[in-house]
Amino acid sequence: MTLYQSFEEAKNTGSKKFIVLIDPDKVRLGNMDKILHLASQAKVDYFFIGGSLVVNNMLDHCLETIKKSCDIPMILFPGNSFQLSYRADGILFLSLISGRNAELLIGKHVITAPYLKVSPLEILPTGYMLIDGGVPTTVSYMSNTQPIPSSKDDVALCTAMAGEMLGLKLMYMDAGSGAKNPVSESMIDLVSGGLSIPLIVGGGIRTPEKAFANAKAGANAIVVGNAIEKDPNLIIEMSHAVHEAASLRQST
Ligand code: 1GP
Repeated sequence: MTLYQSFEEAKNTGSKKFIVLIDPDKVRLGNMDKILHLASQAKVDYFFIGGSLVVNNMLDHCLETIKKSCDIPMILFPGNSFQLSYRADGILFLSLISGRNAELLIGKHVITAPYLKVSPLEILPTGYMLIDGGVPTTVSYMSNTQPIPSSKDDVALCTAMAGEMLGLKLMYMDAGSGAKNPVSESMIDLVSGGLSIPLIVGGGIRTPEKAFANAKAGANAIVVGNAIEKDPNLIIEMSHAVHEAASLRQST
């Protein structure tokens, strides 16, 4: 099964995916072993690897370390076009559709296309929607774009629908790493109902309860980074909460 088929399966069957975001520049070496051990134990579905300021040698080192320790697929979540490596399994080919910066809608893609064309990476064309999380985020600053206001569920829905109509295969609603306010359940509910492609949600999710609520509201995959960097033990409860939302949904 390809990575995309497994996301599609989640959308079609109501199963849920739990994704741990690893920022190669931020993760403390001592924590890495613990995160990898707990992630296998907790049946984490994928790792997203990336950050806004990652430098290349740390990226390769991080990917090698993960590969040596477990079989969890590694998907690049690149903050810029330098964050590419053949050592991963796939890449979110991101178009920042909440913004109006042409470079991040199509410009960088033109530059990276020849590299990706010959790479072994599975390419996942993804509409990336930055949602206001209550604090200025690195992504917003670096991308020179404004996030969608957190109360504008309808703007988020129309943006996501347009992205799907343009042919994007995954949608990622992100309040940004370390967001004060994660994406609301009402926005997740509306957007997931209007899409026939899988929906990933992340940014500022700190508790298993919020992870569960987001999955129940319609997110097919939940991403957690910061909270796990601070307390790797959260992986077990978070993963359980996300996967639990699936059985609940199927039985109702
Ligand atoms: C950020 O969605 C991810 O792009 C994860 O956010 O680090 O706040 O969990 P956190």
